[in-house]
Amino acid sequence: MTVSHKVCDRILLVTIDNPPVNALSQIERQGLLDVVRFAETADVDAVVIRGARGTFIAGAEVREFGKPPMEPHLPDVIAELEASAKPIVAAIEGVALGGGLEVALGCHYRVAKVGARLGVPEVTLGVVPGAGGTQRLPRLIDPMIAARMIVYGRPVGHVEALTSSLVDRVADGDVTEAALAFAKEVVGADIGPRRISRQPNRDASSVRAELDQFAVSNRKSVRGAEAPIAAMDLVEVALSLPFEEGMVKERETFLRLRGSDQAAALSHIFFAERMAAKPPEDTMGAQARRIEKVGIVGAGTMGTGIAMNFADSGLPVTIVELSAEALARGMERISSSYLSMEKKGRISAGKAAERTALIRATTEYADLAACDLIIEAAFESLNVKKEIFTRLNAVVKPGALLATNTSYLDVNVIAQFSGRPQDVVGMHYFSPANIMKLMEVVRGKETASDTLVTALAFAKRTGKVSVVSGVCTGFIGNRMLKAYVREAGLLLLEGATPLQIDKALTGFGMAMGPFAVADLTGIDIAYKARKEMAPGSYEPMAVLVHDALVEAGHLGRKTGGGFYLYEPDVRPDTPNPLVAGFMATARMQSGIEQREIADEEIVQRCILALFDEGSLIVNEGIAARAADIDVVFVNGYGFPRYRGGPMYYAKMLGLDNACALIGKFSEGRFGHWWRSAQIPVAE
Ligand code: 3H9
Repeated sequence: MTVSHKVCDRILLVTIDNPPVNALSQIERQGLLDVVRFAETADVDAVVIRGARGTFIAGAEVREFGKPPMEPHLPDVIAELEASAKPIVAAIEGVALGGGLEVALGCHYRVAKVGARLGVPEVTLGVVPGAGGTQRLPRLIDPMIAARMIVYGRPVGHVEALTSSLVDRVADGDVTEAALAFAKEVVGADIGPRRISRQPNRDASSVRAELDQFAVSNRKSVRGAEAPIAAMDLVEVALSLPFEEGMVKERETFLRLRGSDQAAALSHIFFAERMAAKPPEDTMGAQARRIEKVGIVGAGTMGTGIAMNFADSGLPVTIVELSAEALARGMERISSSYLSMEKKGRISAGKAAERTALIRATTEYADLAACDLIIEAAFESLNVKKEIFTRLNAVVKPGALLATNTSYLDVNVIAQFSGRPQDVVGMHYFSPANIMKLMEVVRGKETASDTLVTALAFAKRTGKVSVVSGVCTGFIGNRMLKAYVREAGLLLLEGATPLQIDKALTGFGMAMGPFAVADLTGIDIAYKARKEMAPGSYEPMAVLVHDALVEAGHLGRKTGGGFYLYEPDVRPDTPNPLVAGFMATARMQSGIEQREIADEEIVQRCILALFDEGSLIVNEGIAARAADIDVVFVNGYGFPRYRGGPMYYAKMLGLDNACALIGKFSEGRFGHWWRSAQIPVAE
C-alpha cells in the first residue's frame, strides 16, 4: 500500500510510502483521496499526514508529465483535504516540495522537523505549481517571500518556514509524535480560518514597489525561460482575484507548460543529472572510502574556491602552498569572498566565521598526512604536477584519494607520478569552484573502482553535479568548447561581428557570448595554451583576431579592452574600435569572401559544433552517454537549461536535420573540422 493509515489514540495517522521520495503519482493521489473520505466518517478526531522513510513528499511524479493527466487530479484531492471537517496536520520532515508542499498547504496545520526543506521548485522543471501553490502560498505568507519561492523555485529551511508562518511549529525530535500531539491540541478548534483558500486576497500595498521591481528583474534575468514569468503572473493573480478564478488560471498555465518543449527539456536534464551521478556499471559493488579530512595543494583561484566549497559543506580542510606569501594571499581571497557574501546578505557573519575557521593554511606537506582526500589545484604544468604528486606519495597515508584538478593535462601521466595510480582520479572543478555546480570526474586507465565511486559520492556530498569523463585533452567540456569557439571565430572572418555573434547566442539563451567570455577569462590564457599545442590541433584562422588583440596588449577586461571596451561610463557591450581593423586584416589574410550571416546560422553552427564534437566524445567512450554531455554544458558552460543541452538540442532539431546541416558545413573550406558525419549518431 503506498498510502496506508492506522489509528493512534483517535488520530488517523496516514503514511505515504512511494520510494524513493514519495512522489505523487495517480496511485498516491487516489490513496490520499480515499483516506480523506474515510476519515470523514471514521471514529477519529483528527488526521496526521506524513511521508515514509524520513521525507514528506518530493512533489508530483515527474515521469507522468509526458502522459495525459489522470484522475483524480491533485488540485481536487487537495480541495477535499482542505474541506475536511476534521483537522488535518502535515508532519513534514526531509522535503515538502512542489505537490508535496501543496498537499501541506491544503492541510489545516503544519509541523516541520528541524532540517526540513519546503518549496515549490516547479519552475526548475519548466512548469508552475499546479495544485494551488501559486494561489495558497501568497495568501498564507508575506507575498514577497511567496513570490521569491514560486518564481525562483528555491526552497526554504525550517527556520524561515517558521518565521514566515509557512509552518505552525518546528519539532526537534520525532515529527510524527509532535504532529500527533499537535492534532490533539487542535481538536474542536474552528478549522474555518485555517482553510487558506478561504482567506481574502492579501494586502500587498506595503511590498508593491518591491514586487514590481522583482517582476521587472525577473523578466530580464530569465534568458528565455517561460515558467518563471508565468509564475510571477500567477502570484499577481493570487493578490487580486478570488481563489477559484486564480485556480482556473493556475491550472490552464500548468497544463500549457506541462506539454511545452521547455518542460520536456528540463525534465530530460533533471533525469540526466541523476543518471550521470551514478557510478558506472563496471564499478558495481565497489564501496566508497570514508572521507572526513580533506587537503588541497595550491591556494590560487581554484584551490581557494575548492576550499570554500568544502567549508560550505562543513568539511575541515587543510590548504598547502609553497610560500607563506602565496598562502596569505589565498587566505585573504577566502576572507574577502566570505565578506562580500556577507555584505550581500547571502550568509550571516557567524556562518562566514564558522566556515573560515574550517580552513587551515600551511606550508608543510606533512600536514596532509592524515587527509583522506587531497586535491591538487596547482599550476598547469606536468613538471609541477610531477613534483606535487611525488611529494604527496611520500607523506600521505595509504588509501587516501589523490585527485588532480587539471583541466586538460593527461591524468594517466599524473597518476604515474604518484606511485599509486589506482588512488588517482581527476576532479575537474569550474571557476568559481564554490559556486559552479559541475565537476568532471576523470577516470584514468588505472583508477580503481572504489576511487571512482568515492569521488562521485564526495561530489554529491559537496553539492556538485558530477559527470564521469575518460581521459582526453580538455575532457568533455573544454574539448567541446574548442569546437564552439572555433566556429564563432570563423564566423567573424565570414562577415559577422563579435557583437552579432554574442547577441545571437545570448538570444538563444547562453549566459554569455563567446567573445564576452574570452574578455572575461582573458584572451591571453588561450593564446598561451595554443603555443603549447601541436600544429593542426586547432584552426589558426579562427583565432587571427584573438591573436592580434593579445599582441596589441588588449587582453580583455583586465586590461580595459578586448573584443569590447571596459571603461567607466562605457556600456559593457561597446565594441573595441581596434577590432574592426583587426577583422579587416584577418579577413584579407584568410581570403574569405564577406557575406551577410543570419543569427540562425550563427546559432546552428556554434551549437551543432558542440553536438559534432560531443558525438565523437560519446563514440570514443569518453562520455558514457549523450545526456552526460548535456549535463556538462548546462552546469559548467552557461548553456540554457530549458534547452536541455547541446545533444538534446540536436535531437529536438531532428537528428536527420542536424546531420544534414553538419553535412553542409563539412563541405566548406574549414569543413574538415566537422567530423561526426562519419560516425553513428550519438543518442
Ligand atoms: C510538481 O510537484 C507539480 C505540482 O505542482 C503540480 C501537480 C498537479 N518525481 O535527487 P536524488 C527521484 S513538479 C519522480 O538523486 P536527493 C530521482 O529521479 C515536482 N522521481 O536524491 C531519483 O531517482 P533514481 C516538484 C523523483 O536526495 C531519486 O528520486 N518537485 C522526483 O539528492 C532520488 O533523487 C521537484 O521538483 C519526482 N518529483 O534529492 C523535486 N524527485 O534514484 C525534485 C526525485 O531512480 N526532486 N525523484 O535516480 C528533488 O529536488 C530531489 O530529487 C530531492 C531528493 C530533493 C527530492
